[in-house]
Amino acid sequence: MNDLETEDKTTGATGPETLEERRVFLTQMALLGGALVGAGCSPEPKGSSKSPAGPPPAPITKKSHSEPSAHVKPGQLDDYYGFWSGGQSGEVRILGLPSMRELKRIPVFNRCAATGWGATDHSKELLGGRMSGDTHHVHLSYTGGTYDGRYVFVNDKASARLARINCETMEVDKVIDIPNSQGTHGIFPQRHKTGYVFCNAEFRTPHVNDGRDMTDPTKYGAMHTAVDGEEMVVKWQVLVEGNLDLCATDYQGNYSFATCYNSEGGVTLEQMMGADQDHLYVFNLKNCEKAVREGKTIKVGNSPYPVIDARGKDSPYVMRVPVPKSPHGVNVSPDGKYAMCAGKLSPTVSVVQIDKLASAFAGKIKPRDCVVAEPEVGLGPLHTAFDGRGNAYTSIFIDSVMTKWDINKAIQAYKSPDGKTPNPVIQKLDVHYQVGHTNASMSETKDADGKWLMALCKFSKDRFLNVGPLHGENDQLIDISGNEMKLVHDGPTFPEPHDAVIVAKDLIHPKKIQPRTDARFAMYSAWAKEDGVELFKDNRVIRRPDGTVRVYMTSQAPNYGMRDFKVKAGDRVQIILTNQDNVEDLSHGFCMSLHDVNFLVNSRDTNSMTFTAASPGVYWYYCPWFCHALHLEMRGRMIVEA
Ligand code: RUQ
Ligand code: CUA
Repeated sequence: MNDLETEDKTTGATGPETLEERRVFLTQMALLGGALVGAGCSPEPKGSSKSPAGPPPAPITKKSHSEPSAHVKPGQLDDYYGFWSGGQSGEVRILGLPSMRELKRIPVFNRCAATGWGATDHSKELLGGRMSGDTHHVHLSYTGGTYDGRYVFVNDKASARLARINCETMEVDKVIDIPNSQGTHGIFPQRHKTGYVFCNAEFRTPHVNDGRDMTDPTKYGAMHTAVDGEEMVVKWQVLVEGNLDLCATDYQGNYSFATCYNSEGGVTLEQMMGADQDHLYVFNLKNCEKAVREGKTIKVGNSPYPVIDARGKDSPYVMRVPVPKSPHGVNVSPDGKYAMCAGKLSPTVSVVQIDKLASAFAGKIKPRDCVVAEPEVGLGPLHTAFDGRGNAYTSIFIDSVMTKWDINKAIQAYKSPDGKTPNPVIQKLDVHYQVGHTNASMSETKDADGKWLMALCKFSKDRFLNVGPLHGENDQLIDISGNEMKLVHDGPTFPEPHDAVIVAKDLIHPKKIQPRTDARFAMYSAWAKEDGVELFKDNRVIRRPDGTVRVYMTSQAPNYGMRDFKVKAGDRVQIILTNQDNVEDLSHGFCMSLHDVNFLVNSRDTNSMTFTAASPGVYWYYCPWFCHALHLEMRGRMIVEA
């Protein structure tokens, strides 16, 4: 056997030939790999009205709409901003939709060589020296049920952090640690105003996690944390026994939600999959705030924040709505009426009617009575999006499909379980492959507009040219403006987007020139004041009492304000560069040869980096951003003396 044949075997290229065969093959692989065979065939959830196969989907009526085109001609602008999490890349990306053109990468929890993020003085302080992160969920700040265009919030699952991006500059302005937490996963801001941002801890740990209770998982718990989204400070936490996965909020400011897939309290896969029922946790915010006001809280470890201990059973603070087997996504419909819990290991979506929750909290009905539908949508439902016309779109991981279903029909079918009501499932569309998150244009707002749907596929397999063992993911764009979902574009992405939100372009207004309002500029103003320097004018070398050499420099295409400067070998050198250019898109930067120093300075921006001057000699610094016909000449010398 030659090398080529071996390679073909390992890539599966000698396997299935036709698209249809490949789908079957991939589904089998997913079933094997995920050990979900049994899960998919789990016993009927209580109250489910249909046989596992279900009646066939209703025929699709011929569409008569004019199709929106995904093609955006050169020079034309997109209709939507897409905010993508970058997963283990630690970043957030901005795409234009429907073109799917990548417009920007915003470094968040990662080290970005292009911009210097993670190594510049201020970003280093924000990140506390940590150079990696795992962004899953991006959500924008809201006012009155829709995006207010001010902030983007994003989680870091790896280090339990929440970051905020300022939409004026599309740069991170705050990063905070979520205390007593591991695996900060689902996050969601409140929607009636920019109030709290809730953060779910997915991993249960001992509380306090200081060496006690390590071998007794029954004592583990997880935190639901309320962060003030304006101030970016933790306000309070709720401690529960189950792990917390995805997060959502209502439109009124009464509740926040968390799916819990491990009511068993297990620490192994088998244990976590044991129970047939898990929960949607519903947090009653008014009651939680009251408890905090009245001091009915505890402190955990050294953390100063009040914690409501709500472990064990239902209370005024938390109610557990039973839903089948390991739910994952929870998404609230644009009319604010329903929270959809995707079953993951159950082929169903549980529809929780939000205005029934108050009665359940009051003990008038059972928590499970809040479930008003449980349509069967396919094997491995994960997340749900909406078109604002009464339809839901659920991503189905194992089947690799998007299932479109009618919310009202699902509710009718649940009420009359004789099967006489029409099947709520309208269409299943193949996606490629193993779709995780989904979202639709403005889907998480009251203004869901039903134009575009994203299927964020975890595998791309054969959809793109082979680029080696690490494949791209495949973010697929689907036209949902008509009766029928239509796949219109394959969007390869670098690992690994988890979630995306699609925002009408009119809601976002970034500045083209640096407004100098973030905390970074307060820091530079303070430094300049200490040193008696004017940032926009002076080019000076200041030796500080602690020995640090601050080099204040300006830039204006194609010159630096300083042709050379002198330091001593081993000096701690801080380059503080201010870009005087007041022209859109005229970025400069600063790269010091052989010193691992390289950072970006946009128009009217100031940025800085600190390094140790190497052994005596001449070192050229230069502008790495192509800024002028004489860009290559934009350089100078650092003279390092013995
Ligand atoms: S999770 S594939 Cu990290 Cu958003 Cu559902
Ligand atoms: Cu400035 Cu190139």
